[in-house]
Amino acid sequence: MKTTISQVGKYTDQEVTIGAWLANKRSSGKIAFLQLRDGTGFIQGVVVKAEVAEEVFTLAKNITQESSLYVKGIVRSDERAPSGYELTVTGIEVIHEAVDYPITPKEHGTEFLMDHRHLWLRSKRQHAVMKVRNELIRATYEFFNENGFTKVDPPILTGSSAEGTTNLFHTKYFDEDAYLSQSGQLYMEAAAMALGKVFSFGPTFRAEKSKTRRHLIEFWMIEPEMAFVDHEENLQVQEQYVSYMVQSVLKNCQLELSVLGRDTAKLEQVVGPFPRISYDDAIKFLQENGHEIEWGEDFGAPHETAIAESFDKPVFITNYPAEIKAFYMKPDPNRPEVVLCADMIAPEGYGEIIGGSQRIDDMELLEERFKEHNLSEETYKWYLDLRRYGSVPHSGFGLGLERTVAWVCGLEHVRETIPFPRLLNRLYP
Ligand code: NSS
Repeated sequence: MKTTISQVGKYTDQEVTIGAWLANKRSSGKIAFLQLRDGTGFIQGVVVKAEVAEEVFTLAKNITQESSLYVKGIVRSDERAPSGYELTVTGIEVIHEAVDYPITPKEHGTEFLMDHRHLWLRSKRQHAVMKVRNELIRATYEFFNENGFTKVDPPILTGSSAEGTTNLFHTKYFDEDAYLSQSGQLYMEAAAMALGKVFSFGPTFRAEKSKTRRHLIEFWMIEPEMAFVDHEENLQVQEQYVSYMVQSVLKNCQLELSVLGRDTAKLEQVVGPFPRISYDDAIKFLQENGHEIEWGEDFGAPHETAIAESFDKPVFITNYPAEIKAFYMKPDPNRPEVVLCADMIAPEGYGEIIGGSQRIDDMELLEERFKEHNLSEETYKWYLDLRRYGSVPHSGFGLGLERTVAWVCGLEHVRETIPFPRLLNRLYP
């Protein structure tokens, strides 16, 4: 029976054939242990010299790392195995012999691994990260579909900016200037006026000259947008969504989290409601704890970490000064110098994973903001139309997938959270 590693449990004590690569190998004169992987999982194949034909054992001893194989064997249930099963090998057919696979079981430096990212992806750890990433995406679709949202795809090539003009990727659109999308938000606002509750999931681009553990040049963002929803309701959706994602990973990715050595007790605490702290109080807190920061300044990573350390769940920092936030955020009616917004900061020092806000719904105020931010009204004419024809209170947010993957997996750096990271100075492979 031809099957895959993830399905062997259906064939206990039966003979199966799996297509696999040799991830690693140990052998002595009498027995060989083959670490096999096929994309669906990892399993150990045991080849006992006394129990197989001589050529099978010779082959097992000589197969090279990352050679591709068809392995025949009997499935054994084994409590000690991480997957719960082992394969007693009866036959091996080599499909392709790999010679001198560059990533050997010894330690390699980060740059070397990054240069070989196309191969590094095959390793157990990277496999686990990609599986968790996929679970976060799956849970995202499930959450929004179950809560009445429609998925809408905003364009990637745009004529305007959503998040400031300093980090736009410029390109030509035939004779016109164009930019790669930094955020689909403005288009999602239009979509919310047509479909009520919408969400997007797509790549976004920021030519940021930052070389930090949290910045990618190309990253994937989930952007929900909701008509008739205010700031407070927006925060509730965010805490429900993030709790749902984390709990889904705990439910469906136990094996991957254990490969990654993730402390799952910390993730189990991630259930809404989440604590909130106003920007004002956050500034006071930081000042009292020896940070040099004044009201009106934006937070850096060390500030975010200091704030997050007081909580064992993600925390919302709310109501930032209008001056340091995007043009589209609605001012607090009681205090127009701050806006109805929140950033969600992940626990354990993983930084900001969400930025969101209630949007300006008043056309005149928006026109004023365009002037203040030197944005051409001509380019944003269509966006103003959303306030011209049946404007409603509306809110939304953007969750950065890679930062969320880093947090949930417990990774030092976002470079491991995406199959082929685009970083400052790295466009290869
Ligand atoms: O700039 S954001 O804070 N907000 C927006 O783009 C809004 N237009 C979203 C919206 O309301 N629809 O970015 C949102 C999130 C942020 O919290 C991070 O998690 C992530 O996007 N983000 C990044 N991840 C990786 N690398 C970079 N450079 C990056 N920039 C933002």
